[in-house]
Amino acid sequence: MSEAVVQQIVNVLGEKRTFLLTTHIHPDGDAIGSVLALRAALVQMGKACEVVNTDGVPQLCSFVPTCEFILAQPTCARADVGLILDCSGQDRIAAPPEALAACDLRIIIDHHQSSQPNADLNWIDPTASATGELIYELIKRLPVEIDATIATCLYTALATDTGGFRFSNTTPRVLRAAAELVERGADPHKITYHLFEERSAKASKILGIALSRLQQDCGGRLTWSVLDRATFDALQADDDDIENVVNFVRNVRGTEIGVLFREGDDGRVRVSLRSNSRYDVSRIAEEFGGGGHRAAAGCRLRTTLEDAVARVLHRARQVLAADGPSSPMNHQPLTMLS
Ligand SMILES: [Mn+2]
Repeated sequence: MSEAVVQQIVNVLGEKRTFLLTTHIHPDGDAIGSVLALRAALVQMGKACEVVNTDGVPQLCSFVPTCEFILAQPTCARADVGLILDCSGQDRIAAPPEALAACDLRIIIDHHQSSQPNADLNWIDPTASATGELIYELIKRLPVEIDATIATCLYTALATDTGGFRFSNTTPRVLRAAAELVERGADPHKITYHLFEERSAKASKILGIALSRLQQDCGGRLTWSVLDRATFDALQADDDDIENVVNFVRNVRGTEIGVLFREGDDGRVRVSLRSNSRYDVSRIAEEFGGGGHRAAAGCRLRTTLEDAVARVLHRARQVLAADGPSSPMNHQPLTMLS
């Protein structure tokens, strides 16, 4: 099935002239890398392209070549084809609905299990580790040379969704693609440094404070930290600065569930949950109106910091108690986060 749709997409990209490319809101490296790689390929083919993301480019992706071509709003009246990449739901598309509706044809390319195939052409492959892997396979079929720009964009996409080729979705298929991208000019050290190692001074200070406040329960199987409003105000920090902090909480040896509580300025408490084992933290998040994946989930509670901590930890303790202590044999590798 996918072979037929891929061929149809190749035909459309060859025949049509103008393209509107978009992805999901709050874009990550897979989203940004995928749209920019496909844009570069279409430009090589002499096509007119516009890349739109209403949320712009996150600081984390500001090193990706050609990211200056991502616009907050379309400037063209209409395009022949609308391409929606790495976006699992209609309500997460980072382009004005009327701009996509004005296209003759809409195409979805995605790797999320939950992706809804509601475009004219839908290539959804949950066995792909990243949307960038599908874009790589698509570009291989186009009359396009994979240059250093395309290679860097695609490597950024693959590295993002595999956690730097560490998660359980790191397959021979994605490593072979990555190997070719390095041959074509992607710099693994530079890209990995920007994505996973470089932090702002503020983010580093917040991380230090969060780790200095670690607390544990259930014999070390439950680990959490709390960041209050006063801490944020003192550092003039924002949500970008606590990206990844919860992963450090989860990574404490022996932890099965890691939680980070962050007091917002909107009367709500943002709760990030991570699981290191067989426990499904999306079920805890859903009970409080949130959601996510098995190993990574989140929710927001409209209450005080103390009450949010008490309620979420109560549920986490129940979840851990229901199964009793687990042996290390029960641990499963990290799963894909996005
Ligand atoms: Mn993705």
